[in-house]
Amino acid sequence: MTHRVFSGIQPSGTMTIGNYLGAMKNFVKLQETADCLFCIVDLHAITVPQDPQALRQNTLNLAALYLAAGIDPERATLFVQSHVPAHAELGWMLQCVAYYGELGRMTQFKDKSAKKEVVTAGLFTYPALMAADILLYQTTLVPVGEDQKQHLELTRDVAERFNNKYGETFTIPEPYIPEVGGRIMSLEDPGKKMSKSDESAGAYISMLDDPAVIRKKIARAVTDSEREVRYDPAAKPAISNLMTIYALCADLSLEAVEQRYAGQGYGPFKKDLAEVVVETLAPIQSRYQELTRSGEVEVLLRKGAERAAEKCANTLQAVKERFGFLA
Ligand code: ATP
Ligand code: LTN
Repeated sequence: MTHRVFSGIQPSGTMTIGNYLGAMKNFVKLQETADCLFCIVDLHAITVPQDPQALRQNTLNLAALYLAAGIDPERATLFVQSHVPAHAELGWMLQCVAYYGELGRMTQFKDKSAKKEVVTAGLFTYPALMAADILLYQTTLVPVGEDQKQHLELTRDVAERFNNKYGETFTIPEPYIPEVGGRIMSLEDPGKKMSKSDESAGAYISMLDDPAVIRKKIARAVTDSEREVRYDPAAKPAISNLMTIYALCADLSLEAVEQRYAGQGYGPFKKDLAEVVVETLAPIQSRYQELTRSGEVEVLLRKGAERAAEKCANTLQAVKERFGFLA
């Protein structure tokens, strides 16, 4: 069976190496064998305040990054969520299937609403829109980072609930979470996930950081006590996180990284890690610069949206009929 793959990334700032290693790198791999849709989820981004000019720019930049990282628009459908109205339509309908109680248990909502003066209703119902994104396309596989696991479970529950009540309509999707790299941690606090919206730029490596900045951030990254380069996430969370980044960028196993630095201490390891990260990002950054100059990104996105709209029309129609909406 060919998988139908769907995933989305928010245009809420420049992607980090965590987004890349946890999610996008797998998108590029999956497009070889599966029928893939990749979405820039701008409707999700506005659940928290966004400056309009910045949102427009971030949307285009993220599209260019997808392409620069290797998404082939001939193979995969790359599009912007707000260009396909079916997402907002089904999103509303699934808000009427999801329960208030289950949405309130989402840890992302709890984290993002904590200590905020105002919390929009959209931030609360966010997972219903995410479920719509996925279910519209009869998706079988959803490549995401570890933090999205709970949202995927909710998506499955909502789909099953709808199917039980109205008859088989939605395919039940499976998450695809990498064992290594599913949760890249902050460089400043290995107890916290690396996030592009972290207030401190030293916590993350942006996909567009230049080599000097990458070297500086890695040199300053926190490490653990002792000097040994050993993979042990419980006892040595900081160095284990850096080893994960190394292993994924250099395409090595964690054991191989451990062996390479046996008896050498943190210094040489960190120095090499910076070079491995720089080498991983350099070709992506140069393609990104070409693409942003070319002006072809917007054209590709419009074509992607047309293709996506065609692919989801039948499912949206079926859901409307099942609810009892007049044709
Ligand atoms: P923010 O951190 O700004 O709230 P985000 O980066 O979590 O946003 P997205 O940009 O939508 O949100 O995430 C895109 C993809 O990257 C998702 O699949 C998400 O699970 C994954 N991802 C995000 N952070 C990490 C991380 N630190 N490690 C691995 N994967 C991650
Ligand atoms: N919620 C995700 C982004 C997202 C997504 C999706 C991921 C929106 N819709 C559909 C996979 C499938 C996030 O915050 N990272």
